[in-house]
Amino acid sequence: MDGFASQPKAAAGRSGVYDALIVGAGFSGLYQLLRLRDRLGLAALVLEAGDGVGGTWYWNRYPGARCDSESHSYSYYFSEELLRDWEWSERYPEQPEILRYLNHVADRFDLRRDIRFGTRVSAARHDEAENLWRVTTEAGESFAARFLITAVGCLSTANVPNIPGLDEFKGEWYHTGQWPHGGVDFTGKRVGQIGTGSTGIQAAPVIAAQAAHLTVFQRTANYSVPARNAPLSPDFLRWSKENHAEIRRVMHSTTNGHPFTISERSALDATPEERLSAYEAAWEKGGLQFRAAFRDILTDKAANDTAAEFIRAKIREIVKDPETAAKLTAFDHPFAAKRPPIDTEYFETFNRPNVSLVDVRASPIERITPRGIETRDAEHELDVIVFATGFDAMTGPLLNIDIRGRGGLRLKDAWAAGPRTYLGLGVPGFPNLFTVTGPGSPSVLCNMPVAIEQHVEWITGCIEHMRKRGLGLIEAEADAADRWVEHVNEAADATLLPQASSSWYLGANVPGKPRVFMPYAGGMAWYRGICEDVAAKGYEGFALAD
Ligand code: NA7
Repeated sequence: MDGFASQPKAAAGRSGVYDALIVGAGFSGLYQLLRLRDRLGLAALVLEAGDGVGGTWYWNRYPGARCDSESHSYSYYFSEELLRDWEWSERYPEQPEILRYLNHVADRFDLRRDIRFGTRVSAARHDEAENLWRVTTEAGESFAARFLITAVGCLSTANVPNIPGLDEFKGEWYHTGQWPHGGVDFTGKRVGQIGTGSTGIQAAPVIAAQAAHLTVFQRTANYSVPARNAPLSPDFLRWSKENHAEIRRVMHSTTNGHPFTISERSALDATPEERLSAYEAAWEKGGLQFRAAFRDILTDKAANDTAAEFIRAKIREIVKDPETAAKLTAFDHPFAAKRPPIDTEYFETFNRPNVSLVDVRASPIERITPRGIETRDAEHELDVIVFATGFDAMTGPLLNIDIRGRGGLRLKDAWAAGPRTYLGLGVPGFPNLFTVTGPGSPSVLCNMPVAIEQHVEWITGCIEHMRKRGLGLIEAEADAADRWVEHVNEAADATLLPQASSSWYLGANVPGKPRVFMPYAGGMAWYRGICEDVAAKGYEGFALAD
């Protein structure tokens, strides 16, 4: 077994040299550990900053935190027993339930014994002489392994905007992605929420129901479709268990890895009546499926306009105050060009007497004062500020670690002009590094567990291939990465996605971040085929060595 630590696991642990170190114990890290340890028998260790499993779902405990993928699809599909055992309670899983699920997975497969909690990785350096990754933690511990696998998530680096005066604010403030474990009591409080992305749209109705007053600071008006969340019926649960193979087949055959197919019809071929009736049906059904009402909503601006106009009319119908409705519908981008939220009574919330909306594009936030938030036109007195301001997405979690490859090349420098990967899985100059759901892969454009299972299984297959052939080194080739980056751009340009100029898909939400469309928009099913083809051709585009 050349190139691999052949000693038993415990010995590998004692000497500090593992076959693989996995960073992160969320959906990706847990499954990666299971595959490498139990399928390949490798010595693998997960290093996790949090004190428990869950990743995104460990940190994002804000009010209303819920997944926008439907429960029966937001699950691992690798184990029939697991699918049979676990019972979701609602159409969309709430954060505590997802966390319970991931804890159940960790226990069921006895994963905890190979996870080091409370261990934040600060640096990783490839030691060329030894062909090992040397990893150091914030606490100063060191580990070494042949492979380094980042399972750090795409949305795990909180973006707290640099607004002057925050230090002087006399009240409390929180970022939704770093929410206190004990929760926050808003009773009797005047709350200001900055941000109206998926998070803000989930949080606002729940905060408004408790707080004395909620002021929502909106920079970009956002589309949202009702989620129509509800408890799952015993019939549905039975159906989803009996039909898991078919559900998986659908998820694997679609662009976004969701358990529904996209209509084959163009919005522009339908008569106005047919279109209206299709949108009404989709609105009633609710959820991300709305995007699938017609095949060209994401590719043809005229088709997209019909969806945008329908949603605008719905918001005007719901929101009683015409001025507030006008602010909420002043969209500057096509529908779903930014990640489309789904909601539970978001627009209805603005009919409450204790909720107000401030358009910070018309009247920008100038500073935070000891008493609240000051915009160009007014000071809003607040007891609590909630930053629902998103994440330094996709590259942030990787660049937060000082990763150095060949010749000390820093990932930060290699990606100065934007992320450059091959398949979102490998980076030239960084041998034996695999990035689960890395930039350049479908990841956030896909139902995440589907993307994660595909990456983990591909990486496992690749390591198994190397082991069988006695190979100890794999590295993405520079031209393969260049061609892939070009293809990622072409795939994005074939859609309306790059037209949302403030989108985090483009890195535009973080000042100074290079504007590059990061996820692969060519579709999950297509992407899976490409990865399989690369593997079948002996890992074409990767250089392999002893
Ligand atoms: P998002 O989607 O990045 O949303 C962040 C929101 O915060 C968005 O409305 C931003 O406005 C707003 N924002 C960010 N910075 C500021 C400042 N400085 N001033 C005012 N408003 C600001 O993050 P989420 O957490 O909602 O969702 C992330 C993903 O998690 C989501 O897409 C799902 O995939 C799950 P902007 O639109 O940039 O003008």
